[in-house]
Amino acid sequence: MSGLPEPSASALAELRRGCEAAGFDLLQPLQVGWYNAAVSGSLRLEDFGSPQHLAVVIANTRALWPTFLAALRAEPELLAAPHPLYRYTERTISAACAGLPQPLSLRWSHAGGTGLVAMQRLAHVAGLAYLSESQLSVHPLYGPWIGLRAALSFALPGPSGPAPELPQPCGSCAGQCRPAFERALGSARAASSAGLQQNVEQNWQLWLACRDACSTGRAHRYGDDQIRYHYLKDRQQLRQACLASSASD
Ligand code: B12
Repeated sequence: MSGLPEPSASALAELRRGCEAAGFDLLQPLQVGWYNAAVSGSLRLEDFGSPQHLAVVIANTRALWPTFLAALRAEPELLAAPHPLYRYTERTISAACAGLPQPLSLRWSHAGGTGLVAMQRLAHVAGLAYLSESQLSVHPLYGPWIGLRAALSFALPGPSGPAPELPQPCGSCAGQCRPAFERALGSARAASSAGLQQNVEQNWQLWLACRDACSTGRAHRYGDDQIRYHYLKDRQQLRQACLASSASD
């Protein structure tokens, strides 16, 4: 399906098995140079000597949530981590990479500083999700209801070029998510860049309205617990979601 040469196709298939078991159900291969040409400095991924080498963007749909909650129930110490989802992501994706051909480079969407990856641009050039005017990555099937988690690169051949051209999945943002985005941004006007995260927490329903206004992928909207956790990152709420899900098992 990926049109990848060997041994890259086998490596991707093995990675996919490990990631899907952990709830990371979207993987998209690309040539590392497609992304590196769009960014500069430390945002660039390791290319192991060739821009044609393989990179993979790893993401999830709402399929992550029940698997994540089950992991939290099996291992309640995870709930004590400062960011349980980030810890879970690092642990499970690192494990999925353990048997893959080395060398490889693995970077996280939640890393900052010199570890920062422009995940939305990566997803766009890979052909996974269109980066919309409302700063949301919109998958043709799942719409904006995806999370981007990790970027991998290998010293293995990537797919043949050129990079795919993604069409705008909804036709246009005007009249749809764009007005909702303007409203949310208006609420943030006074906030400094550092204060933006806080603004998202305070006005999370305005930000949620941007996603809800997107006409693509509505049937794949996250459940209420997953939504609240993504916007508020409240561990107490996560604990409750865990208890509620074990009661319904
Ligand atoms: C920093 C950041 C933010 C900041 C943006 C601050 C800024 N503009 O300076 C704040 C805190 C506001 C934010 C908010 C949200 N974010 Co955000 N954010 C990121 C993060 C960690 C880094 C972005 C970055 O600096 N990229 C590097 C630069 C060089 O690349 P770039 O292409 O120029 O990146 C720009 C865009 O990503 C954009 N951007 C991203 N989010 C937002 C939000 C606003 C309001 C604006 C104006 C711009 C913007 O700003 C970046 C810098 O200009 C990414 C993860 C990642 N590693 O990419 C997640 C990410 C982009 N965010 C994400 C999400 C989901 C959100 C929220 C919905 C809240 C949430 N966590 O659920 C909100 C609202 C977004 C919306 N449009 O509705 C998802 C997007 C998934 C998707 N399907 O689109 C990502 C990919 C994280 C993930 N794990 O999936 N975010």
